[in-house]
Amino acid sequence: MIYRSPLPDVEIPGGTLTELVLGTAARHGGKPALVDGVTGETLTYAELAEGASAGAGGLAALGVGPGDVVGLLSHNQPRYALAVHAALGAGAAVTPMNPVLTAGEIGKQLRASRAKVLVTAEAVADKAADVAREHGIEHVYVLGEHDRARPFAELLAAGHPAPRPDLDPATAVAVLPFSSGTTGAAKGVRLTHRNLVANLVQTRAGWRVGPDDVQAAVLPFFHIYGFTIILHSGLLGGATVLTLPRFEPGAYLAALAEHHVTRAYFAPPMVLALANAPDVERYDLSALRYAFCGAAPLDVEVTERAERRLGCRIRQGYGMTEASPGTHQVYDDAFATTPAGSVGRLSPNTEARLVHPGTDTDVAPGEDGELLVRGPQVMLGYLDNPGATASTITGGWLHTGDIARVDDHGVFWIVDRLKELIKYKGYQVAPAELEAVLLSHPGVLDAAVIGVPHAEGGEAPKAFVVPRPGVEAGDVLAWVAERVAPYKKVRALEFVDSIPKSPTGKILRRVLKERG
Ligand code: 4UW
Repeated sequence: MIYRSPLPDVEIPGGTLTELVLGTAARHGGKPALVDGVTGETLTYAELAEGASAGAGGLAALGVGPGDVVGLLSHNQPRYALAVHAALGAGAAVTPMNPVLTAGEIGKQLRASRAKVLVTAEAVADKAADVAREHGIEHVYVLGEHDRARPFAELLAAGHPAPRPDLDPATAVAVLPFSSGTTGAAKGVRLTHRNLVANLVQTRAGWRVGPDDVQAAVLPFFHIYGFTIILHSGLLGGATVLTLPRFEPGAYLAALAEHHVTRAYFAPPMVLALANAPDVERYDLSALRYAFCGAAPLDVEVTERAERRLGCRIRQGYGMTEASPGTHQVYDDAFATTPAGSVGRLSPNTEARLVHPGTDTDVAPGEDGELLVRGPQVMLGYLDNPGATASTITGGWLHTGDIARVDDHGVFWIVDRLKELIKYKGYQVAPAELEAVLLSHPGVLDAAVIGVPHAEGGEAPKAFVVPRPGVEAGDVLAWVAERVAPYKKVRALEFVDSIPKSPTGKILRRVLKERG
């Protein structure tokens, strides 16, 4: 059975992401598009549009054009949007990276995506310069100033005319985030201009973000939720996007109050922190009308506690990197009537099916099944990985690896995660990646990693390791911690005699999960 959105299909404009979101810049001119919640630095719509166009000219003069990739390593700040749209304006794609990644992890992504230019935040410019040197990336620009990188502002000031790259929005990649999908290590997700344009107009049908809105953007733009749902839905609506580099409950609440934030976007650990934060009632949050949460399962009791304290309903959205990311949302109009634990209804132009896990066969109506989704927001495919693409998208249907349920009103619930992916605070952690790091330890004979419940992170990696005699658990944990970003750290370890595997050698993660 195919489930369809109750909303009528929307028309998907034919242009690029930049044309869609900055096409209205003239209308919003001097209005702040982005405000830095820490420094107060403001970028108006006109400054963003002009800067992006000048930056595109500067990048084109370096030889950056269609088919090229620009790496972007930064926390949230107004200039992030400038860097994105300068790269897109030159016809290139952006591969976004978490600034806490290790030099090794950054190098891996830059190499896989064949990035030609690296744009970095000041705080991580040293690391960026080291990685760029190691990988032969000649051009490193910093959003600010640093002695080991050229200022990005220099590209804008050079006065090169904006190029007019010849792009087909349906095939030109705009963003190349990395995701492990349903299995294996992180892969480049090829999201085209059309994928992103589609997802923005699709979600706009349910969420009416407008010029009176102020969106709090603490969830990172380097993750697709921050990139599309927070940053670009805000720009498309002519809203003001308030950037915050990190989440700390007191500072966050103060920023919501000071800037009269109307729409807040959470991941589950934020909701938990706000439910338990002292003095929430001290802040005037009367402007806050809609609060959203996604990226990992959210507990209903925690939701209700946070709602009472914030004085605002919290409803979930759902999606995945491979779907640009949104497929399910609680429409503004249905905010009061859609249950808290659900992920709402399908976005327009989006279809869903529930199948027996790992197959293409529908379950009986009313039964739980693996969620498949189809729509114009589904990626072109994984970078350089036709095998993973073919097993993830069959007949246009994207296999999410999540188990879902749907009720008679077309409201969906995510009830379980089938795929091996672990989400620590909503961030992706790929067991396969940690297993490779564990196996590189000379004292490790075999290893497997699963997600186990974790108070703060929701879920955290636990490793099962077959050790050589004499190996200490502490050494193995330290080995991993040196090689991966802090959020990927193995937080529990158990020595075992063997790893349960299928006859074909696949790790039987369910068996390990049952053991806990
Ligand atoms: N409940 C349970 C959820 C939920 C969830 C995601 O890192 P990725 O690839 O992508 C994301 C996207 C998050 C997102 C999309 C649209 C949206 O509106 C919103 O919030 C307002 C957030 O995280 O991870 C994808 C995987 O994350 C899990 C699920 O396993 C999915 O396949 N996930 N949202 N509400 N689990």
